Amino acid sequence: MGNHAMTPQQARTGPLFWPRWILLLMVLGLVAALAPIFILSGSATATAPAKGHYVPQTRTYFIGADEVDWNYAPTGSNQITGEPFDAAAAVFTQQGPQRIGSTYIKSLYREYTDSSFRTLKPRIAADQHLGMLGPVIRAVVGDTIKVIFKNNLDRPAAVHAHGVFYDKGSEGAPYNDGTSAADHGDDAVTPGTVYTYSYKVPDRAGPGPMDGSSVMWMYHSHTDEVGDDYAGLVGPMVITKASTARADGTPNDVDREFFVQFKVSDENASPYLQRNIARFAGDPASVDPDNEEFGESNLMHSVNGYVFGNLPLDAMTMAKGDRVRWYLMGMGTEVDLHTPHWHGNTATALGMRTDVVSLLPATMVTADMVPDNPGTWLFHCHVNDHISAGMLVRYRVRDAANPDSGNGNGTGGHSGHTL
Ligand SMILES: [Cu+2]
Repeated sequence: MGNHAMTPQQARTGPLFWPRWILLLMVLGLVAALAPIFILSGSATATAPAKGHYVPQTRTYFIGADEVDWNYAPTGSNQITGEPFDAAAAVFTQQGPQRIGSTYIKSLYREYTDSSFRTLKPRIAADQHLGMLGPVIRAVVGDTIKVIFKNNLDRPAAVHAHGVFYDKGSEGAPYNDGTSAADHGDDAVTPGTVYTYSYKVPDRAGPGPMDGSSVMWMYHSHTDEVGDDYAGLVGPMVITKASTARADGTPNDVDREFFVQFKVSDENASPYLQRNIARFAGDPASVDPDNEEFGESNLMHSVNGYVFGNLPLDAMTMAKGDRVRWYLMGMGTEVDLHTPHWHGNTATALGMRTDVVSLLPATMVTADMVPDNPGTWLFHCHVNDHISAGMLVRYRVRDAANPDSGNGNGTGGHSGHTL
């Protein structure tokens, strides 16, 4: 052993046993070397809030529930074929002695300019595609949303929002939840009255780890959950991440947003069925609501309240290279399994490349597309029975460099982005 064994004195030669003054000098040297880094990072932290900090705000919307005559086929023809309605399409669109036709009384959410609820807020061009849907409610994570809701209907209605944070006074749904009468004013707003719903927008209401810069929620009336849905009281809500929000709440990495609802609108289950028969059927007294063919004629296979391509093509127009975000939602019952499919271009949804997405009642899917293929393209539900019943629309991609590519309907007035 002898030669290789360390004595206690020899072992005490490592840093732990260096004289204290040497250790002190080393520590001082290290502090001196790192000081500029600490100072720099400290100043960066100090300036960050001024530069990129989002100041939360309260965004207020004036939304009425209004009775509206809604025409699912305002052009009176099949815009997909470019021809008059054939016999198969006429089942759903043709008025007759025992048929309501394509126009029905509906309840729709509509946006007003202020609390007087006298003036409808005009829909901007980018929102023209919404059709039957209520106005887009937008907010940024950190915000508060206030919906001043006026019920202009002849029956109680409400606003029930998905995703955002609400207390029992803003849930908008009547059920036995153990709360007192004070928390039930939101459940069923009586005709002619106004109720204010308030929602907080915490992180959990905004985009998750796998989402893009914004997510969609829906809002709808939950007073008579089924009847209100078929009456038409549904709208979209978008929450954007604070770091990617423009001042108006839109995501700054998106050029164009489309909100699309696929739903078999069962007018047989609408609270207006009897009134619709009385008003629109040629011979109301002869209508048997239990007749199977009559029932079929009222199943409106709609996209935002349009059938057989009647959703205006101008409202579904984008530019080649646009960063397009599609917010898709389902609603309805067990026949409402929908598979929206884009011809001509592809998208990413749930992080995967696809040109078809899956919808079930009340599901919400966001799909991002950068169209590279100009033209007028089909966008339709891929369920065979729904194709036959007219659940089809068209969308158009214009190419500024080649104006004729979108079927020659002008330049589109949009510079677009290069790929
Ligand atoms: Cu479908």
